[in-house]
Amino acid sequence: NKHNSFLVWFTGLSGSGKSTISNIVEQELSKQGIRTYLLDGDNVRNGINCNLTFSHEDRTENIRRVSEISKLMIDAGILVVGAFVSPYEEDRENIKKIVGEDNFIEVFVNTSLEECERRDVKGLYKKAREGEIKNFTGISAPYENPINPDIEIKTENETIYGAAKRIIEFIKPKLKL
Ligand code: GGZ
Repeated sequence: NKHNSFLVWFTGLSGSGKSTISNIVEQELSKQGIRTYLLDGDNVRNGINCNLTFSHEDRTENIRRVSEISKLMIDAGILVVGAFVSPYEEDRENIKKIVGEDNFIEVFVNTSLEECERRDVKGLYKKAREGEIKNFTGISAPYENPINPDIEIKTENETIYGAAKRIIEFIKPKLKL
């Protein structure tokens, strides 16, 4: 029951749908017998990275640590799914250097800022507009679009299940040893 292991990386704005789609992808692959693990802000920023802020420097360190953890998990034979805003191109390039280019699949969840702000599921955009949250991606901190992602998701034009299915179909052939 052996399979290839690598890192499937979701990048996009807060509220873009990264967490929802990455969760579906991870659970579905797990159901199919793939050994998976999901790394996201919830289990990383509350634990190992609880000392990090949202400054540029700390985001870089957040992503660097997640990359090193992913590398260890890949060595252990786990298909790692990562879902982080990861707004800087340089930081995403660095993930590739750490885990190896062949072990990195980039999924750009390209939901527009307008749509994320309209949804404002957690009320964070409102707080950012009011200056209550500083360095908020899309409002007071930059988001650099991926240049050449492996997969681009437009949640305004496709369902989260359709998107998840498309990602799984891309991943599955690469899992064969
Ligand atoms: C962006 C922030 C910020 C700021 C808190 N900027 O929608 P969420 O809530 O659950 O996802 C966002 C999450 C981003 O954490 P990441 O570790 O993915 O960011 S990065 O990759 O840039 O290090 C949001 C919440 O944390 N959040 N403050 N200022 N998102």
